[in-house]
Amino acid sequence: MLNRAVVEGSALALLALGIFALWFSARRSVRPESDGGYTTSEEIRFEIDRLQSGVYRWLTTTNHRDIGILYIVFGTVAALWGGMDAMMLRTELVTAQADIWTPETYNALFTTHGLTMLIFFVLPVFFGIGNYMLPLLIGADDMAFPRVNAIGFWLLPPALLMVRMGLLVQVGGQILSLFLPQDTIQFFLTVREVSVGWTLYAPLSVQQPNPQIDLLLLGLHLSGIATTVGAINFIVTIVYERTEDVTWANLDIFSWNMLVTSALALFAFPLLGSALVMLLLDRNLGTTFFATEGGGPILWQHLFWFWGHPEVYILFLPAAGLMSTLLPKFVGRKLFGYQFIVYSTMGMGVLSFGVWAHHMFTSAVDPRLKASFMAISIAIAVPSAIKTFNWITTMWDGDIRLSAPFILCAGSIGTFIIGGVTGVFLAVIPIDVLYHGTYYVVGHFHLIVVGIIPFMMIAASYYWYPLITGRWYDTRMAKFQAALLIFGSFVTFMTLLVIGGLGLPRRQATYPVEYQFAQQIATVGAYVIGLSALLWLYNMLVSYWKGDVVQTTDPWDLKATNQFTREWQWFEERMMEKYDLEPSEPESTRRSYAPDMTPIGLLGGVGTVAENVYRNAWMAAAGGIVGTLLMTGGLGTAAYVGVLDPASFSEIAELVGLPATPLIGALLFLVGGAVTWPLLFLAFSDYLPGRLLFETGLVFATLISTGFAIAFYTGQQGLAFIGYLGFVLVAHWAYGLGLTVTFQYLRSRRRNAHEMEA
Ligand code: HEM
Ligand SMILES: [Cu+2]
Repeated sequence: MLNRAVVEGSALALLALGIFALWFSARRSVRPESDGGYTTSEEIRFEIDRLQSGVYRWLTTTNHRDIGILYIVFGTVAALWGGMDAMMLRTELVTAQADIWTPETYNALFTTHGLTMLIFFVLPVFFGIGNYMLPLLIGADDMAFPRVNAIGFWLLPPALLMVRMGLLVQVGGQILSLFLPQDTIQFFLTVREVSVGWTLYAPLSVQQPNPQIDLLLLGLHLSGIATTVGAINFIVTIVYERTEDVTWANLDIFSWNMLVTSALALFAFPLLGSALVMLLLDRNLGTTFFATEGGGPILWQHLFWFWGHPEVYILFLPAAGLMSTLLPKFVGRKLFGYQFIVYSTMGMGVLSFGVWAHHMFTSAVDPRLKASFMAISIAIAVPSAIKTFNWITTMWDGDIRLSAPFILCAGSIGTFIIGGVTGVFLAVIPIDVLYHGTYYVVGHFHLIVVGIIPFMMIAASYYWYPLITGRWYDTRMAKFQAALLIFGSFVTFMTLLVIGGLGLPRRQATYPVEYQFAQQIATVGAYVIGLSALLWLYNMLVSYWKGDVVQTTDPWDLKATNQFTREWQWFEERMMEKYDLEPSEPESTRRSYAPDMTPIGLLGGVGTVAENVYRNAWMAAAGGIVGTLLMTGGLGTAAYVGVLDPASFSEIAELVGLPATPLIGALLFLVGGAVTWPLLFLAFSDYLPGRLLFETGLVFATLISTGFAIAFYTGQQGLAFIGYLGFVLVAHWAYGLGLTVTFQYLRSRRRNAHEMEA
């Protein structure tokens, strides 16, 4: 059995050391010593002075950009810490027995993981981005209350330390026990990380003796104060500090989201604070708010989720705001349906206070009451869907730039759809009763909390990197990192969704052996996520010291699509002042910005589709054949390794009334695919986002494979099912690749021929 405190402590120390080593080597290579290497004492004193004034500056700053950076750095540290918990959780689950950490350690791990991620990672990072960007976006000099802003931030580090003191005390205890006898350091060995779950349900949280629970409650309370203070500052800033030409009707979408988020926080967090105090009193002064006799544990659940569900939207809305801000920049089109996005944001804000009891469908609550909560929980899917449709429509016919932020946006929309749709199922009482407490829930909310929140944070870090640092990050590494992150998240959380659907309960360190392989797949996926997080950190740090210097005032070429927003105008002015750069002029405006699309009407649209098919049918046929050849490889392998049951093809044959043999079925399947798929693809090519390129092929192959997977689902169970889904995806990717490459090739040949004639 490994010792958690030692493992986690040393891993974090190693990470810190690694960062220091990076910094050190970067400084060396940037500033070589002129005299061949010897550092004089004068130079050392100079360095120390510099360090001192640096520390002093960061401790006392009230500038919104500095405080923004502080928040972001703090949130990143919390994310690494909470992420370390997650990696340890997944490591425990590699084997079906609890033989790496004890079940109690496992409980502590998911408790601290949840709390650290939800409280100390997400909101601080969003408050950081908000602090940095919001005044620039609305043309304010600073936040409304700069000093309050600083206080709001500086409450957070002590809060985190209080909440996570258990680990620090334990690490301290391990070190001390090397020198001192056990009984003198008893305190260090009894205080340990809290293990009652992040929802701190009474009566367990009242009864557990661990003194760390009290410290944790105080720490959470402190963080709640910090959040409230920050929220007030955002609200006042947005309401009162806008310049004259920023009206409610043209306030940018990120500020709108921060405004609604702050309003939610203002209503929700005081409630959490009160509930925490009540719990503290119950634990220490003998009150009976949540005692089974005299009070009621259900009261805790009501209070907790009345904060807890709005909190979910407090975390989600800023991410949605980033999506609405970034996506248009990378598809060269204005955000579709600005007003609807604003209204849906407000709608989610209001509704989110009316759904808390869907977390209590399996608790003793009056069934009639539950039914009304079910209705509102399903209703909240409407504003979520509005957002999704607007994002997809924004991409439609756009000119997609396949940069890392765009990859993350596209991945986010995908995971959000899966996470949201699975959430709607959970909102239906009979289904929740079945899946509550299984990995299905874990899969659902992680597809959202991982699939959109960190994705959008990272996308934003890439997008604004040139603005904040004046340098470029390594764009190739970033694309790779983005793809890795999406891949890892899909592997991990889709697997959890599946094993939860099969009924595996969550929050348990042990599980039946037949789930072991699936759990290992999920763990590998989680390590991939961890690796991509480290890659991101490496890229951010090293580029900060050594990245290419930005040479233009419009690094993303936003002027070309008329999206050179206020924060970039601020950047332009600064670059002109500091480096005498000329304001950059766009070379051309892109097609998608000035679409010569006369409204075609319903019939007109059909006409275009028919024309396209007619003109390009032979091309489609060629593409279809190449695609089919490639796909046969994927499906053949799947049948060969046994995840796809070839007999299932006979069902297709049966469907159209032919003899039910697998061979005829497979032939039908391939012929059908080779004809329908490429024709559809071509017919709608004018309407598809992006041109017929590699990435469009993959995007649509992904979409279509989902449909095929459902349509031809052939009754596999367990792991064979996961394998089946994997191969369907791979096969269709091969297909999409084949199609687009062929299309591209044929098209370029035809174009060349035309040019020869001309
Ligand atoms: C917006 C981002 C979302 C986040 C961050 C999120 C997060 C969470 C979390 C943390 C839980 C776990 C509660 C526990 O520990 O037992 C949960 C459960 C749940 N979520 Fe979500 N969720 C989101 C969206 C949605 C949506 C859109 C719906 C439905 C329309 C939904 C419905 C539910 C339900 C009904 C449960 C209760 C499951 C159970 O207790 O069995 N969620 N969610
Ligand atoms: Cu909820």
